[in-house]
Amino acid sequence: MAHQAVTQLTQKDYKAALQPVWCPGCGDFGVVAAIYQALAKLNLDPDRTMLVSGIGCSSRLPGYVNTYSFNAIHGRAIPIATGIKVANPELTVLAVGGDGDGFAIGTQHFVHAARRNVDITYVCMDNSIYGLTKGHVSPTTPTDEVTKTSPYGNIEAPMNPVLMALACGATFIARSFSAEVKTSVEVIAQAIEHPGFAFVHLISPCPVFRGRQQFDRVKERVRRTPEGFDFTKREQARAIAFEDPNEQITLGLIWRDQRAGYIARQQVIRGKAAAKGTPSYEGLLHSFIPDFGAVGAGR
Ligand SMILES: Cc1ncc(C[n+]2csc(CCOP(=O)(O)OP(=O)(O)O)c2C)c(N)n1
Repeated sequence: MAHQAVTQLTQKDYKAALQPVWCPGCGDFGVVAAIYQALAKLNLDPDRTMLVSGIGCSSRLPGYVNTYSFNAIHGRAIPIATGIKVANPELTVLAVGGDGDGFAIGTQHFVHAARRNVDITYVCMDNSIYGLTKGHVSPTTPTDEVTKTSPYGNIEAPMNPVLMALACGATFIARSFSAEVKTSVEVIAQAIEHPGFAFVHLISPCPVFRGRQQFDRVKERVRRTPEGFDFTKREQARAIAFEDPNEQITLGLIWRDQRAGYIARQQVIRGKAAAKGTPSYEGLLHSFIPDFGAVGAGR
């Protein structure tokens, strides 16, 4: 359960002193603005909120947010966020980063976090390029796209993050576009409140390495989930996951499932173990480190 701040905070309260160094026109400005607003909407206690990232331009984001944060290593935002959440379930934990971080080096972590239904929110800022390393082709770069490392066009087919999330068992899947801040605020807030693995595919164009046309192409094709769309119906979610991004890109909540989250399941398992007299993890730690309780109490 998310902890709220004692007083009512506004988006300004979540702004860190550090100023973003992103390039002018970077979509990530729209993402961080949405994160400030989503945290304010839920009035989350900054002392009980944690943002974790890997490496990339987008992975700089936690430094711009006035919560606890950890800028980790490339591709490892999700496992570190998982460890933080499991060690201290009281925290609201978000993992953020780019498509290179999440869907190249970090793919396996995405797969297993979704399958385990770990109670974290993962926001992937997808610009379909490696921005920080100055324009390498990424797993979501469209086929035939010219980049610094695909001068004659990308030979590969792009990955489909929403379809992959669905296949891996994510229990919350939403999509937004960095220019649609209102939609981003809405889905990020819903994702944070979701008990389980919540994935937000946030298309965030890179004007420097993908050009203005990337932004325009997305802008022309986005639409909200249509009237009557039911995000609890697998076939409807699947239809959106399979849509051709060259024709249409649907934004909003795409899929939500009520399967119990990892933390709730862990409590059930712990209850079963305790009923059988198995020592608890904390009890075991205490037997090795007698003052463990004192350290824990200081948190
Ligand atoms: C283990 C490791 N491999 C490679 C790199 C180099 N590297 C840094 S960021 C990055 C990719 C960045 O792309 P993305 O995650 O999409 O973020 P963006 O910069 O586009 O926001 C790579 C390959 C690294 N830092 N560590």
